[in-house]
Amino acid sequence: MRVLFDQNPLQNITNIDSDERAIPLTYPGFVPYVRGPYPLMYATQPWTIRQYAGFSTAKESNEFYKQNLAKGQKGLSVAFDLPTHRGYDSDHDRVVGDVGKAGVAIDTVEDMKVLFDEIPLEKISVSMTMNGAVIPILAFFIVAAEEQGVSQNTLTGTIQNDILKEYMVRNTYIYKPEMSMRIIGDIFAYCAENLPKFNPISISGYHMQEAGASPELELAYTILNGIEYVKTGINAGLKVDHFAPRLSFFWGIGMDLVIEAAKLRAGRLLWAQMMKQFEPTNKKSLMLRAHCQTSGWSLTKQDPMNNVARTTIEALAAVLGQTQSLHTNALDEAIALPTPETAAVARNTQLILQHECGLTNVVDPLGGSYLLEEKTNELVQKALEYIDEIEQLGGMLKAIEKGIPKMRIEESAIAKQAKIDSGEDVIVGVNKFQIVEEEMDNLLSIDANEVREEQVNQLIQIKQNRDDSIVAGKLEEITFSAQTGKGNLLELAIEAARARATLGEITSAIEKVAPRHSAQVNTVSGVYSTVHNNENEINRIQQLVTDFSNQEGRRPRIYIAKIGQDGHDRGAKVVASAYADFGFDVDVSPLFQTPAEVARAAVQFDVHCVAMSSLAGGHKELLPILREELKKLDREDMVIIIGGVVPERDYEFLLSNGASAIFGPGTILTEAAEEIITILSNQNES
Ligand code: DCA
Repeated sequence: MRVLFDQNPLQNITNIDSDERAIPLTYPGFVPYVRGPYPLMYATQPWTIRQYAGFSTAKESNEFYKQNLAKGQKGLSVAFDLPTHRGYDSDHDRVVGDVGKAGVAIDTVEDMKVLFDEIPLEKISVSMTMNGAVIPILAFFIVAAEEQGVSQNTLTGTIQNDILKEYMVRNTYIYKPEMSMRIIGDIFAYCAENLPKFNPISISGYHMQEAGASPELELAYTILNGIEYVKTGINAGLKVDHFAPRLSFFWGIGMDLVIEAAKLRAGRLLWAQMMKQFEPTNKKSLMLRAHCQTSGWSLTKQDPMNNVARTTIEALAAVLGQTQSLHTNALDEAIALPTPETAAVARNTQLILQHECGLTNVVDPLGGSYLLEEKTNELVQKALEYIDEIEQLGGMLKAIEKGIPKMRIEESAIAKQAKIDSGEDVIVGVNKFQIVEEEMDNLLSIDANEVREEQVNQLIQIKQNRDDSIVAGKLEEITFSAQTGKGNLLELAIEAARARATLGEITSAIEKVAPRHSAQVNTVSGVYSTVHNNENEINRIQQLVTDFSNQEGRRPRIYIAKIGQDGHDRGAKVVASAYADFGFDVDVSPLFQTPAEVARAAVQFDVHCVAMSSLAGGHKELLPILREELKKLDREDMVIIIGGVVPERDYEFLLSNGASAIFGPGTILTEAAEEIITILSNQNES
């Protein structure tokens, strides 16, 4: 089969031999793997059904995993709660409202043992989405397996461990880039030596796509991050073939079926060619293997049954793109964690694709389609332009320091929102074909205070039963290694985990010499109003803002605040940018604020309104605290609005506890801005 390329897509990539520049006849399982990494693909072995899940306590998550494995799921994928991601034990005072909310709380190896109780770790591969507290979590996993009688060299699975995209979009980092990259080098070295069947990284474009990146941005930046990691492994003293075959990837899959299938092929092609600069001799070093997840962002709160159709189309795109592993989202994930029923529909979507559609009998069923080959070519070309831009800046690390990738992704997200708000891009049930429908009433709810109490009690017990002097010694060794660069941090953390050191203690042992990273907050301006194709509507909102300013003597001032440990800031950044274009004075808080810090800043800036962003389900715990903190500063009159992922069943509680308005997923920003101005004007009149 001939792959059609009008023009050679690889001409800009350096270090490619001239005879490699022509796109060869390609077959699955052969370099450059455009059509899939394995020769017979799903005909030999279908993709792994790997549903990402985890909530509240280890015990509850364990039950859930066992049920899923019994019903056809093949691999596990652990979602951790935000305090765990950020290296805080559940008893830390910065994490009230976050414990057990967006994933499972893990404080010590004892929690990890409960998480995998009765799950044979020598047979089931486990993926762990962890990037910040990656050292203690991997150490706990290894020790939990060891105490289950499973040796390290039989462990299979993947740890996400992709810190670069955290600085770009997801923000669940702990340390600054230098220490983070040292940690990655140590993990590569330790795994290459001791866990040969384990993938020590999952280089992730998914979060970029969720943050608003176009497919070509996702492709370019993911591949470039991968190249940085290869350099990190080589700098850690490893030979490329020693670790590159175990590098794995992770793509987000949106609604454009052919483009998304083409993206997976373009990714494999780009990786195979870019890797040649390191002169590997093992062909597996050129092979891009990927997990995919259907897009959470594409799911709608409105008319949620439609989400089953959306997820099915996205899953099909991933399969046609020849993914190795797949997560399908549940229909209620736009507003809550899935219930057992909605999780079952999501899993069964994959079982149907594997068993009822004939897709696993054929190798690369779409290969040769004119449209698919053309789109693959187009994506490669566009991605190469972004790759060039970053290379001209001196590579990805330098570009991240300058904030370029983050800015490009935010521009793309804002432009997308403007197209949706103006009706140019249609989302069925949201900006067209709306129906009035009651929200689903059986959403999963987690009481963070209850989970926190349980975790705190366990921590007390574990600390009582361990030998503190041994723990202190192990932690000192970690600090010494972090300071001097001597030794392997993962190896030392494994010893500390055996002695029952906690996640927070291991994190702090490194933090003593490598302080936490704090990102600079920048916002993009001018994109929303330029892309929005209804000039009259923009002018109308701008006029309302001007009227308010004339009456008030100053423009409406709003403080967009991220409270708690959730680092997803797509919504906050898009809203900030649009409101600024309307004429508001907009301040955006740093990430990870406590309610007290937000109250102090809001009073200091003398804003009219605090807009609290809630994506991790902590709103019911955090709003009353924020209100109390404003009261302490004599500003209980300050308007509070809430934006983000808030189930309707919480609206009454929030509105009677100080919120003046709630803006959920699918909010049209011009309408929200108008409502805020009305609220502020009414308040001034009363
Ligand atoms: N022909 C021959 N061998 C095959 C075939 C085939 N068609 N399909 C799979 N295999 C083999 C692989 O070579 C591999 O064996 P190895 O480990 O000895 O090399 C084994 O079967 C497993 O296949 P693989 O493609 O590695 O699939 P998974 O174990 O599901 O791993 C991967 C997928 C993307 C590499 C991994 O990083 C992963 O699971 N990521 C998930 C990340 C995640 O869940 N993130 C959460 C958001």
